[in-house]
Amino acid sequence: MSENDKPIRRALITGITGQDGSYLADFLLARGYQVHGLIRRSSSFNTGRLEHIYQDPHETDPRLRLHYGDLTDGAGLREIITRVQPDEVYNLGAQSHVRVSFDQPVYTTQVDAVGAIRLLEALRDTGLPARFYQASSSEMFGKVAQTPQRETTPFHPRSPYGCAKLYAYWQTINYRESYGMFACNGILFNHESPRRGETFVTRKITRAATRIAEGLQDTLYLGNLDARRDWGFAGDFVEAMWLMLQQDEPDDYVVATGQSHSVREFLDAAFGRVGLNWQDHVRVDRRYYRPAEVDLLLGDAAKARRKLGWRPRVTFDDLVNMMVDHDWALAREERVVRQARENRP
Ligand code: NAP
Ligand code: G4F
Repeated sequence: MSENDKPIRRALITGITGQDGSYLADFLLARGYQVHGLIRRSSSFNTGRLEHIYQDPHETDPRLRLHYGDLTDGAGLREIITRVQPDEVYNLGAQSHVRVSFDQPVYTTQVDAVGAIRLLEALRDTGLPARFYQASSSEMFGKVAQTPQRETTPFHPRSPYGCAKLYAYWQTINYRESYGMFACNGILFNHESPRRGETFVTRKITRAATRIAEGLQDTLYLGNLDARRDWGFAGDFVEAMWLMLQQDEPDDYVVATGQSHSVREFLDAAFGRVGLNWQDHVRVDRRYYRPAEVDLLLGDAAKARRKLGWRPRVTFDDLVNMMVDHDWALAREERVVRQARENRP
């Protein structure tokens, strides 16, 4: 069979409008997949991260199709799976903000924990041999029992989000062991990008540093500056998701860079890039502290390197520079628009 005669593979992505979902859509489309995404009905546009695909010269890429649905609606999920008949399902949809999960613990559980089992059940019900990826998180290690953290490190989640993700993690393994499903957990450490949500600490910092540099704001309010994270680039990490589903056997993998930096170090790098001293602009506001903190995350991705051949390409400094440069361009545009408005007679 020639390359052209091969049947087109279909992937279904929940959370396609999010950071990872949009990078994964790019990745899969580039590999010839037909990509189906679950999107939530919203009163304003929530497809901004997919806009570049729509701006394709052929208008909408016909290989990208979006379906209204929600992880809280099991019947809807079943209907979409039946219609799409996916070869691969990536469950990236989540209430993904740890601080918010303390304010909305039940909702976070409904989406992140029960949502995953709704999707697994929908898949099992249809009897399709689709491969399943669960977006598990290093947040499950929480109060870490061991450093660096690897697949065998015991879990101790420290937030409603971490607990919900741990439930989904075990159900993924349970469906693999009980029903022989090809179901994998990617235990991903923090990964960022210019498409990162603006309330996560890295993007909050790069937006503020660049807006301060352009005279658009003066102060940045943050919480715990001592927390340490293993920050990688989202574009690198989605490749690991895909690789997990291409193996002969399903398994669980830690995906991380193996380097940890504090929030302070991130501030140094980001403000340094725009020629500012962060100590002149950052104020600590206890509102951004969490009832329980995850102090240190540092991953050991040796298994992913060995079995998947995966390794991160973008370094910490490259990541910070990429995010700052992107946000700096946005801040300059914002300044020009603001000045034009102010100069209008
Ligand atoms: P994100 O940018 O917050 O995206 C979350 C996605 O989930 C969005 O598309 C969102 O839709 C969707 N969603 C939220 N509630 C939903 C619901 N009830 N039903 C269906 N979809 C829903 O998150 P991300 O950074 O891309 O992360 C992707 C996944 O990986 C998440 O499961 C996250 O928990 C997990 N994870 C992330 C990291 C990381 O560092 N980024 C690390 C480990 C694990 P809207 O656009 O409509 O809000
Ligand atoms: O950027 P964050 O909100 O990410 P966090 O809590 O590590 O969670 C992210 O990574 C997880 C993987 O480990 C994902 F599963 C999860 O979905 C999400 O993508 O906070 C990072 C650190 C925390 O220790 C936080 O306390 O930064 C500290 N921080 C300090 N000031 C702040 C702030 N975090 C936020 N969001 N906002 C602040 O003002």
